[in-house]
Amino acid sequence: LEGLKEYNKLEVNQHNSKEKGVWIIFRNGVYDITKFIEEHPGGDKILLGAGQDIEPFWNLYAVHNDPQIFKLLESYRIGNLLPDDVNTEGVTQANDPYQFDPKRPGYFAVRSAKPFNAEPPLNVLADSWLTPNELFYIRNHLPVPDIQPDEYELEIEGFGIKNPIKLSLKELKEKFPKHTICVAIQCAGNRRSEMTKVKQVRGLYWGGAAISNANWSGAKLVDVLKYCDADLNDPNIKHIVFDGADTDATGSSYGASVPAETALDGLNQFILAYEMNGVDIPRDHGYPVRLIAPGIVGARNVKWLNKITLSDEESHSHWQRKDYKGFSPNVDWDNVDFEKSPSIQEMPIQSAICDPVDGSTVTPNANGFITVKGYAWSGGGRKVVRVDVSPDGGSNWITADLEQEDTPLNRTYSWTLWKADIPVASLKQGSNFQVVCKAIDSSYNNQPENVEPIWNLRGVLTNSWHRINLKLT
Ligand code: MTE
Ligand code: MO
Repeated sequence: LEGLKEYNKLEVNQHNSKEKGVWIIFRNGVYDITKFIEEHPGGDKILLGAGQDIEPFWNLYAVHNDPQIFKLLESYRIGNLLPDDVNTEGVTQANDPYQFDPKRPGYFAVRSAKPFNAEPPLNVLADSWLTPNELFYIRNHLPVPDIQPDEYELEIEGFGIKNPIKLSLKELKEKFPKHTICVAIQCAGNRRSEMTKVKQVRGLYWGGAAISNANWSGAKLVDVLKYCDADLNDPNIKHIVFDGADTDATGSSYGASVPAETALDGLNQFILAYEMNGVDIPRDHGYPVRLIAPGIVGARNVKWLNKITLSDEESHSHWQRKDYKGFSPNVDWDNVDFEKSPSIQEMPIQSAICDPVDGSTVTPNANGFITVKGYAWSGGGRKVVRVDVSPDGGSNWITADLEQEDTPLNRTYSWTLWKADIPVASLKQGSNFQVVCKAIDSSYNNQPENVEPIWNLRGVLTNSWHRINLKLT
């Protein structure tokens, strides 16, 4: 890197638009990233840093703290920054936007520290039908907002609402019946690590525990809208847009939307939840209020909810329009057109083995069986009707015992835990074998056999048969 051209800060500052070219500074390097802008997974957000030192932005979008990204950046290097202009202060405690994040227990598998993303150990996930709050997976895109309960306000506006309204936490709790519903939330990226094995994807590494199940209590969305005198027959109401209080460097918030006909169908029981398993929702999960969108992908269950808009279009957030969409395996970052795919809403049938975990050595019981446990779930309220478990890579199948809620076939939002004793007596000591699970939902949807045909560039919607390789003692 010695001998590269030297630039001063002012020269870099002038290259701050697509027209003039986009240059950035990172530590002592100067980079021309004009060509990279279209490919940036975070979209136009990259222009925030145009002409500037990007370190402060990377502190906020800390996913960039990744050797692969440093390598990619180096390929755009055009020179060095004049030594006098190099910022040597780095990140201090005081300018770290994540400094007010809550403390988390050490047993999580942390997939990203800032923003915080973590899953519980897979082998304990199926131990309790309700996931304890302390074990529930965490998926944050931004710093966790610090909201005081008496300062909390929920704003509601849009088509069909004559007078926009603001509700306090106290009003939400006192003016509406408290409704409790058991809902499993799953991240679209759950099990992404299996897709990554086929071919690299862009997205956080997730094992199979980016899903959890809890009782949520709060006010029903439809009750709250009725209280606002909303005219829900207004034909302009096509999407319900939800915004969180977590914001990025520009002040724009995490947001998502759900089609109005889904969100406003009272039977779907969308709630503005303020309790999780009977206590205040913990900060990481949306304190004091989050949307619970039963049967809908995690990304739309907006945490730290502070605004609801009845709209004629989808949320404009990056995560609604440029992310969380499925594509065919032949679509790559050069030809992807995010407008061509609908945003993920309901999720497909899913199941996974939690215990034992992949790669372990197991000892059969006196009768020559081993016990296998896991979860299963489907989106859109579809109930799991059967889970099949194979002791031999998918040749023979055993029907698992199910632990699930007594809810209708098309209105089941909680998950199913399952258990099966599989015979291994015919196997020789020390031999390797593959255990597989697959679930069927109330529409008789099946999981695909292999992950290759469902591979996609963002690594979402991994729901192929879950396979684990075990060894007999
Ligand atoms: N809501 C806000 N405001 N900010 C976020 O980053 N992440 C979403 C969703 N709601 C997110 C959010 C995603 S992608 C998922 S998977 C779920 O929250 C995770 O919820 P949990 O952290 O309670 O498990
Ligand atoms: Mo997610």
